[in-house]
Amino acid sequence: MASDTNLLKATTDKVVLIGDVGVGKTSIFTRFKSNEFDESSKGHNPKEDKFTKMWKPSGGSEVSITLFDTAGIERHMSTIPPTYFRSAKAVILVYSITDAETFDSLSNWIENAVSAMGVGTGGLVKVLVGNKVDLDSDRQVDRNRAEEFAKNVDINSKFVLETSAKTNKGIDDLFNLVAMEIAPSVKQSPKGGAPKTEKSKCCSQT
Ligand SMILES: Nc1nc2c(ncn2[C@@H]2O[C@H](COP(=O)(O)OP(=O)(O)O)[C@@H](O)[C@H]2O)c(=O)[nH]1
Ligand SMILES: [Mg+2]
Repeated sequence: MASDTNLLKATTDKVVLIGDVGVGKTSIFTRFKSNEFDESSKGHNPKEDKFTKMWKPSGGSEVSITLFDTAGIERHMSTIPPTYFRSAKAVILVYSITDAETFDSLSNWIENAVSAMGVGTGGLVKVLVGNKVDLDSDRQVDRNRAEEFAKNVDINSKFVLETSAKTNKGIDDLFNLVAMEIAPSVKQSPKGGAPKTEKSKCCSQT
């Protein structure tokens, strides 16, 4: 019989990356997976499109995140199967700060995700990520513009981030934020104290 501990470890939260080709989704995925950046992998995608890892946000307890990468099938938005989004707890919407077109695509990406998920998107965490912030001199999308857009599509400004998969800037912040949001027990934990894990304390017998 499986113990409570095994059952808790067996659950993982699905988080999906979406956005136009070339914005850096696979690079963010690779940072999550192995904390590497491979500049020479241009145009190539890993065979693997999902990776599960325990993520420990500072001040919180570990959360199991399974991150999904579109792995190249996003060349046409319509080719993303609805199953890609199904049961996702969080969607990371990625654009490149150096390419305004990729930012303009975001409302279509959101529509696509919401229609694929149908009902039940109420608790979905949406994070807006402007990647390639190391290329600030080529910037085409101001942070203010991203915040304005977020307001219009009901994304709280705390979910508007800028990252660089190349330098690793903002990547930990991104997954810390996601982990804190998808794990209610972590959010409710008292400052500095142990997070509540009611289930694991349940049902002790003598
Ligand atoms: N300068 C810079 N280049 C990046 C960054 N992230 C990704 N790239 C490059 O952008 C290109 C597309 O990245 P990729 O991860 O394949 O994008 P995807 O199509 O969204 O999966 C590749 O040449 C990456 O090396 C970044 O943060 N900064
Ligand atoms: Mg890719």
